[in-house]
Amino acid sequence: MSRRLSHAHWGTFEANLKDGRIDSVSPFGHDSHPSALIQSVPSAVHAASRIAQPMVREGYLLRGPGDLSRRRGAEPFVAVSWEEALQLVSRQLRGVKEKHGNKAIFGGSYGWSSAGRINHARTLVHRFLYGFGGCVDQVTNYSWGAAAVLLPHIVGGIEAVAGPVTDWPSIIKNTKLMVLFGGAAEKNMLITTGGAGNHESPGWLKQARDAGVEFVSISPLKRDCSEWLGAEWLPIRPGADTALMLAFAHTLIVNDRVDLAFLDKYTVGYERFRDYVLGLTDGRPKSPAWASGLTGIDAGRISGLALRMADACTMLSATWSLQRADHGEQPYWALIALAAILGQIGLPGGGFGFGYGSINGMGTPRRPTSSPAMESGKNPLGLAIPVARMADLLLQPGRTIPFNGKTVTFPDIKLVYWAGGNPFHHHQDINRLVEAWNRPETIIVHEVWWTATARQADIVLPATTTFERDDVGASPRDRFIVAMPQLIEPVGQARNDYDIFSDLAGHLGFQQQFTEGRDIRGWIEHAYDGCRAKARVHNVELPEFSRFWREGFVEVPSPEDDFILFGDFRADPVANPLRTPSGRIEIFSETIAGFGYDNCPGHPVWLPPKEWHSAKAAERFPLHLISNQPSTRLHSQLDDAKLSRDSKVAGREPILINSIDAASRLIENGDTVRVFNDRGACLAGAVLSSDVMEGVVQLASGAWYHPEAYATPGSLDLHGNPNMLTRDEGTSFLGQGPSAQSALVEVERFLGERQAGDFQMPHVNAG
Ligand SMILES: Nc1nc2c(c(=O)[nH]1)N[C@H]1C(S)=C(S)[C@@H](COP(=O)(O)OP(=O)(O)OC[C@H]3O[C@@H](n4cnc5c(=O)[nH]c(N)nc54)[C@H](O)[C@@H]3O)O[C@H]1N2
Ligand SMILES: Nc1nc2c(c(=O)[nH]1)N[C@H]1C(S)=C(S)[C@@H](COP(=O)(O)OP(=O)(O)OC[C@H]3O[C@@H](n4cnc5c(=O)[nH]c(N)nc54)[C@H](O)[C@@H]3O)O[C@H]1N2
Ligand SMILES: [Mo]
Repeated sequence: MSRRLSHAHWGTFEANLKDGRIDSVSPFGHDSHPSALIQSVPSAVHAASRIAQPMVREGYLLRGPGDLSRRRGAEPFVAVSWEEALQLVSRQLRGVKEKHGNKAIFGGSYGWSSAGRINHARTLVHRFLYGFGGCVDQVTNYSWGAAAVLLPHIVGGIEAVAGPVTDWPSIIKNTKLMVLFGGAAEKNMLITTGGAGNHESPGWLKQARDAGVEFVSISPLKRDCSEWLGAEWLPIRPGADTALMLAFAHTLIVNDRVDLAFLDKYTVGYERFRDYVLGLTDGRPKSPAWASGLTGIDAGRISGLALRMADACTMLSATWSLQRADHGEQPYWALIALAAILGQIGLPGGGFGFGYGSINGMGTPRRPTSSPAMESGKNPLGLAIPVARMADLLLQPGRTIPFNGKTVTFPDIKLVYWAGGNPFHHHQDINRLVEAWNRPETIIVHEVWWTATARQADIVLPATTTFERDDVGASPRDRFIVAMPQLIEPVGQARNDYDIFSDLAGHLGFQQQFTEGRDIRGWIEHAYDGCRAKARVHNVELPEFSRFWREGFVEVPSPEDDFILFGDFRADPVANPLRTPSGRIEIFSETIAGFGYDNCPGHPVWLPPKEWHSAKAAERFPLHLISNQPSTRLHSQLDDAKLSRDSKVAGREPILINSIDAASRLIENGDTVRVFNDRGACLAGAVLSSDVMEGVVQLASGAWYHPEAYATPGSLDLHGNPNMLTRDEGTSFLGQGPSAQSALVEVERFLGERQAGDFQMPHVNAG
């Protein structure tokens, strides 16, 4: 047995290698809080669902592009050689380009790919397609798409959601009260984009608790905060947070607890917001009594908490999930307005910051050094859609949509190229996506496993996992840079994404431009050296490459000073204005008001979600669905692996349902249930609990979509993928972000007999 260090989005670990396989793993010695997900690595890497060799959909091979006499996914595949596969891909790309131009190629390819930064599939598919003349791309993200568009208008940048936010040492030393909308679930903190050598976030939270910081968790789920944090739990109806924030503001206004000096010096537009909160503009004061009916929270508790905020140094935070909802811009804007009224923005331990509980490393003190990365270059086509409008793009060529004050016209897509993402995990309303996915002539996918995205492609190219090739991993939210030497030989005929694209670029005549003469090892060294040079600018001396590679990791030292979000602006707003039109925090934005969007006017407002407990749809679908991040996986990655498999209820994803809601439906623990609405249905395994508030069910995202029959539109999903049920509509015309959290469903006992379905490969015919 030999041991080697490796690295993934869920952390650094030591791999124990035996007979050419990853036999087991052990935690990395510097990780204070290793993620249990590392235990899923061996079973994932050696899963039966690995794609063994290049495959082509039978009808595509026999009858050519565009033949959809049988729907994608419903046909067997034919195994082909790498050479045949690459010839076919190059021919299709060249053909589409000649006939329709690059604007007929959709290459956004959203997805997390691997923690390895060089063989990062999404960056590589961009680099490749940009080199080929460009493609239709995707902008913003599924994580905080609405915030990415809103925040620059309000506070001049995205730092408040992407980081750096005020760091934990500042909170530990100064904060008395930390209010967490959406909680701070430990499961989320064990994941970092690009991986982490040390999962610091849980430890920082513990230190804050020990320092006496009081925590309030406002969330439909009790388990959004660990027991040990001792947080006060305020259950809230999903989607009602804006109403609650407005009521906090109302309490502060009517009790004269408004920091007028701060508002005057650092903000614009307070008066218009105040008049709205007081009901002067619409006759409806946003009082605690008003909010109580919407949120389900007692009015006295609302006003009491508002006054507590004004009495002490308070940090306000909301998870990213709050803005992944209908009108998802509003809770973020309202929270900023509330923080402005409290007047603590830019002070140590005060103000606001989003996502402390969303991902590891938010608030981890870190020097502003960069991480090694592959370069994608620029898209010569300059065309992109808001990320989550992907099904609209495929379904509605020629349609124009409003987006952040501009309009986007959807081109007619003939070819889709995806590498490093799983749209049949991440996109809302899967039945609608299936229709959209059956429109283009050609779909090319690089995948490691037979995900539903791979199963519904025309040409499937098997990719290595990050453990089967050299790479380097790092994240701007962690202090480690980790060498990722190849651990094992590629499984089956899998190849590295970099090598696949490099060969394709060769077929298409731009290999030198794609590789710049470097192989993978050359790129790793080049990227590391670039990052080393930039570190020097910040007085950080990193070891030279050969030493880094030999030792396996470097730890960048912590900064000396605490970072405070908007600290410079607070200290001198004239010398350090925000990058907003006024240079200040915009509680009212003339720019946004000028866009004239009813679904996102000029200041924060309460707009009930379209699917909401008092909406018409609630008569038939009375339960609110929370589809949050899974504790046993990273999105859909590792679903076919130990931890996730062990967590299933009779092979299906567990759904958390309040015992009272279960009783009225005669549902018992462990029952298979059908979760449904007008958009679709899936099966899941019932888990009864008082951790979820009444009227709400929780089904984590990431179970592999497994329809009963790919051939049948609207087929039942057997595994429990919540995106069978979610709405595919933008948050508003401003952000056009995904709004997965606003969905109503009904749940019933399932009396039919259905196997859970496995993770195995589709039928393959010999070539
Ligand atoms: N209902 C609902 N839906 C959601 C969310 C939600 O909260 N609720 N959350 C959203 C959010 S925030 C996100 S970020 C998205 C995540 O959506 P994705 O990022 O698309 O999800 P992943 O499962 O991480 O997909 C990565 C895919 O890349 C593949 N892969 C991994 N390594 C490699 C590699 O080296 N090469 C290649 N070619 N492929 C590789 C994996 O097998 C996997 O299929 O989901 C979104 N969807
Ligand atoms: N283990 C694990 N961790 C992950 C990931 C993963 O796949 N697995 N994915 C990572 C990624 S890509 C991202 S973007 C982040 C996402 O980070 P988040 O968006 O913060 O994560 P979620 O788990 O979707 O949501 C957190 C909690 O918000 C609560 N919530 C949902 N809707 C509402 C609401 O309307 N009001 C209130 N008050 N609370 C609400 C839910 O109870 C939920 O558990 O997570 C990251 N961390
Ligand atoms: Mo995300």
